[in-house]
Amino acid sequence: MSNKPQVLVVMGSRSDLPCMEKTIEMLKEFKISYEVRAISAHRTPQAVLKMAEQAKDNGVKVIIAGAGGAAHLAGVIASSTTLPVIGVPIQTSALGGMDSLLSIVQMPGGIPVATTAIGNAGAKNAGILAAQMIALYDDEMAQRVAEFKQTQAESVLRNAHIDI
Ligand code: RP5
Repeated sequence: MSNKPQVLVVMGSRSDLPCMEKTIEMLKEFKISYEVRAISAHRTPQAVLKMAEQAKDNGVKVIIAGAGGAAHLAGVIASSTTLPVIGVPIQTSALGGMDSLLSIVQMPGGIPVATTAIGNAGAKNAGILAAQMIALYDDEMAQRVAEFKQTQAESVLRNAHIDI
């Protein structure tokens, strides 16, 4: 999307894209500019650190990092930026995403990563959470987030009756 991304979406591998597309869908819904990169904490560590160090100066407000397995991407990014970092644990075939979850959530004190649920729900929520962070200083975004929640609630209530 735009050349001045508000949100940087990073994933450990292109194989994470089907899940991380749920994040991108939400960023589009909230009209948030974003940039997407597949870059690995293990395979390309220097490139990850450089990207993390430069993000704030490039105008990025929130970084979302999805990774699976030994998922160190979000933590490594958080080590090298003061921007808020949201980690998305990718569901894995070997361990169902528990490996990703624990790798992302169990950060040492001093380097926080806001960790979402495993898989698609977590990827979706990462996009919404980024919108809520931006809404702290952007009234139009706050309005969009409020409308999103209202629409969601109305949809649930419209379908609340279960005829069984
Ligand atoms: C992680 O390893 C990636 O985030 C991905 O979830 C997993 C597997 O990567 P590939 O072998 O499919 O590239 O770093």
